[in-house]
Amino acid sequence: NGQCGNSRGALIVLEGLDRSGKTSQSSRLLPYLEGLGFPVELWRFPDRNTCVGEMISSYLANKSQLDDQTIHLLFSANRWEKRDCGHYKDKNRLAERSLMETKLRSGTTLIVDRYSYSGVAFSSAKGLDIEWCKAPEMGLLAPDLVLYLDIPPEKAAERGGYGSERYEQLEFQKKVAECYKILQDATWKTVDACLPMEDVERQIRESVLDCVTTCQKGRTLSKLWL
Ligand code: FDM
Repeated sequence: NGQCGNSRGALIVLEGLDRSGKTSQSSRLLPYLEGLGFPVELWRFPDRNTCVGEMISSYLANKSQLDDQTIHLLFSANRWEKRDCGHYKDKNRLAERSLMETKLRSGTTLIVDRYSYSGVAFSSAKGLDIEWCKAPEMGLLAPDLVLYLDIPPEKAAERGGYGSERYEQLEFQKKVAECYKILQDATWKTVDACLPMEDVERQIRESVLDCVTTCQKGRTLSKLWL
């Protein structure tokens, strides 16, 4: 197991409504894969540590107002800035880059808590045209596996309650759930997030191991929605 030769890492995305368990499950997946000897990192979007991410964070905390199109494009820009910069042709600089494509090609598996599907589902739930929402995501790296943690919005709302962030409201989450359904494709694996945590974890582990192995064998890294 672990890394072999030039094999690449897998891009694994967790999606789902707020309180569906993505963050708990992704942080449990990390030590599991590490324990098996796979190089792995846990990422999340939005990445609030960049300049763009700070703007997003302030918007989510209701500390700033932006129109729906602008915030949509900022979320997308936040993924593009983490994809790969492509500016540094100098080989010596390659090693310094901690960006998505470089990581995957060097054999590191990335577990990503939210990705373009959140971007499209949350913005189209506000009424923006879904094709318009997908457009800026086109050409980003396509995940090898999307684990969708499926939970009825009412159940999610019961779980420890929502915090104070902008989107944590039942009526809105119901619309998001509808939009997520439209986005399902062949890379999706839907997991019943109402099952006990250990059962959800077991299903996730199985799918992930399968996916990591397929990527090691040379599954092509492709692009989203082109
Ligand atoms: N969100 C997240 C979006 O609206 N668009 C995006 O592209 C992404 C990645 O931001 F309500 C929303 C989803 C969620 C909020 O996410 C912050 P976290 O997982 O709670 O940090």
